[in-house]
Order: sequence, then structure tokens, then C-alpha cells
Amino acid sequence: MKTQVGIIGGGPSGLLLSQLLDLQGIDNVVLEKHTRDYVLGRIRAGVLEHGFAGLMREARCGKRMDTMGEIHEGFYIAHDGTRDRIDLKGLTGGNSVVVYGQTELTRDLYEGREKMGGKVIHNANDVKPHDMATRAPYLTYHNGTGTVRIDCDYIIGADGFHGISRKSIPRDKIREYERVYPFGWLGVLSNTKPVSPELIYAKHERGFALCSLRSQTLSRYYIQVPLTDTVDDWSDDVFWAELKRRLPKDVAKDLITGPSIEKSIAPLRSFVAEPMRYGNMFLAGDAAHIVPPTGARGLNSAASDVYYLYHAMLDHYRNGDDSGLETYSEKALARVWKGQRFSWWMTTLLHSFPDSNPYDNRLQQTDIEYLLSSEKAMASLAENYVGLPF
Ligand code: FAS
Ligand code: PHB
Repeated sequence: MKTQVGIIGGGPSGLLLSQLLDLQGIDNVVLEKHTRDYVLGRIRAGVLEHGFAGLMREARCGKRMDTMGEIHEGFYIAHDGTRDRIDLKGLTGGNSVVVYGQTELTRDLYEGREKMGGKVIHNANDVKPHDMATRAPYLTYHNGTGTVRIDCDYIIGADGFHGISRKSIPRDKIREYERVYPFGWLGVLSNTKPVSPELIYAKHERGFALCSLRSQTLSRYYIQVPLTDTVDDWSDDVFWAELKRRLPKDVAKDLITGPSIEKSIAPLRSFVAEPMRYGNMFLAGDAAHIVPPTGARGLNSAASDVYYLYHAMLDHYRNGDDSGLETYSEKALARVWKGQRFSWWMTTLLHSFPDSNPYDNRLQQTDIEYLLSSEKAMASLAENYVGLPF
């Protein structure tokens, strides 16, 4: 088989790029190792920057997002028994975010691929990129009956943090930067009315908590937990009681609890691989970078990689102009690192660190007090949260 762009990974990054390229007549194939249901079964992000929402519309996959997604013009920071609102719209001259689950977004992308007859191959086992540093790279995978080879002009590694693409790059051609946090997030999904119409990020001495949502009947809650915890340590009752302890009393009293329909613990890490290119293979999304979810940057950092790659491929195939491909890594990393900084800053601001001393704690308290007392400081938070320009 021959294609112009071979994409490893059928998550949001791979599917969005595939859809955008196909709409411009650029032939591509997506190789996904799992089934579609398995991919859709993962509960992950919930907040989309306006830039990501725009890309979904450009990919003709934004209709359900615009119908079911919620425009959020602000969120709350809870601390010391009270809460302050961050007025995203007012602080950014009118920008906002869309609250819409990654599961639904990925479903929309799969449906968009299907409508166009896009080539998304599931259960692609043992996918391997070959000859990336040559002008004739290719992919191989096992389809249950034998090995299939796909010759490409370019390979995109959109296979997430644990994928094969980044790991296929010679160690002396890639640099990795990492920070692992000494805690994780226990997330719960419940068919309950959200406690607040807007998100609440709660800083508490017992640990961080987040009240989010997927719709007015589907709530998403998180609490910071030690890395040693497992889901079995957290019955629904124990979870709800702990969440209430970490929220201001006037919020906790309104919390509607119910059975969890999904419960999982995600470790928190910051990670960047540089450069995001090796020969004719380009890395995009979690394959190249990971952030703690505190700043809701993970999925949104993937969006700007896709945006840059999409335009670079268009310039190459349309005008024979390779400047976009040549500058992709540098351009993508400039925005990736700003997302890293923001996610690290929000995580440091709002979580309890087991090894912090009294001085650290006073400094953290001062950080929150300064932030909420300064319109300029809140404007800086807001411009990062709604999304810096691509
Ligand atoms: P993904 O990991 O989503 O997709 C990669 C795809 O490649 C997967 O479908 C995988 O099956 C496939 N793949 C892997 N190896 C392969 C191989 N060898 N061959 C073929 N296919 C292969 N972000 C937020 O903004 N907010 C959040 O709250 C949030 N919560 C998260 C919770 C968890 C547990 C995780 C892991 C991530 C979370 N994220 C969150 C970040 C997440 O949303 C990512 O940013 C987003 O999934 C990135 O999309 P992709 O780059 O497509 O990577
Ligand atoms: C979510 O709804 O899953 C969510 C929202 C905001 C975040 C992280 C996760 O910062």
C-alpha cells in the first residue's frame, strides 16, 4: 500500500490531522492498535480552547460540539473556605472555552472519518516506522493474517506517551525533559447534576479537588491522591466525603452524589521530547509532550501541533514549500513549552506537596492571594487558559 501521510495513532491528534488532510485531498492512513470502542472508552479531557474548537469546525466535525458542548466564560478558584471567579471573557476581551468531553470529540472525529471513507485501520498490531531518516519511509503492522507494508512520504507519530514512534528515534537524536509529581488525580464520572455551572478548582490543605462536568446531567470530579493509592482504596462514599471536605461549605452542601460510572487514577507528569521531528517522521500530541491536567492543556497542546502540521503539509503538497515542515518542531515546541509552564504553575499553585515546608506553604498562599488581588495576574492566567494564539 502507498499513501502520502502515514499516521500512527487513532486518538484525537491522529484523527483530527487525518480529517483535515483528507479534506484537502492529501491521502493518509491512520493505524490504531486498539478497537474504536476501546479508544472511546477512555475518559480524559473536558475543556477545549477556542482554537481547538475552531479546528474541529474546520474539520467539519464541530456540529455536535456546538450543539452539546457548553461555552464557559469563567471558572472558580476555591481556597480558605471561599471562592473567587476568574472572568475569562472579561479578562481576555471576549474569549471563552468549550466544555465538551474528549470521548465525544473523538467520536465526532471517527464519524467524520467514516463519512469521508477515511482509512482508519483498527487492531493494527506491532506498528513500526522504518527508514524515517530517508526519503522513502514506510510503516509495517500485523493484521492478524500477515505483515502489511505502507510506503509513505511522511510518518506522523500521534501514538501517545506510550506509543512506538518516539521510542523508535535513535537516543542520540532526541532529548527528553521530565518532571514527575508526587501525587495523582482520582477521577470520578457520575450521572448527577454538576454542583456548579462553572468549573471549580479547589486548593485545600487536604489536597487539590476539581469540580467539572460533561453536561448538566453528567459530572466529572477529581481529587488529588497519593501515588500509592489505588481505585480500590476509594469507595464511592469515601470519595464523596473527601471531595466535600475539600470544597467550601456553601458548595459542599449542594453536592449531589451518586454511583460512579467511571473511576480511575492518573499519575501527573510534565514531559517534553525535543525535537518533534526525526527525518520524515513528525511527532504530535502526547507522543511528544505530556502535562498535568490542572491547566486543561493536554489535549489543547495536541491541537496546535496538528494545526502546524496540517498547514505545513498543505504548503508542501500545494506549493512545494517546505518551510512549514522545516520549522514545525521549533514552532510547535515554542507553544508546547508555554503550555508546560502554565500547567506546572497551576499544579504548583493548587496542590499540596508532601515535601513542602512551612515557608513553601506561606509562599503558595501568597501566590493565590496575589493572583486573586491582581487583575493583571488573573488576565495572565485567563489568556493561557483560553489558549494562546497558534
Ligand atoms: P492519545 O494517547 O489520546 O492517543 C494515542 C492513540 O495511539 C491511542 O488511541 C493509542 O491506542 C494509539 N497507540 C498507542 N501506541 C500505538 C502503537 N504502537 N500503534 C498504533 N497505535 C498506538 N488532557 C486534558 O486537557 N484534560 C484532562 O483532564 C486530561 N486527562 C487525562 C487523563 C489521562 C488518564 C490521560 C492518559 C491523559 C489525559 N489528558 C487530559 C491528556 C489527553 O487528553 C491527551 O492530551 C490526549 O489524549 C492527546 O491525544 P493524542 O495525542 O491523540 O494521544
Ligand atoms: C475534565 O473535565 O476532565 C477536566 C477539566 C479541566 C481540567 C482537567 C480536567 O483542568
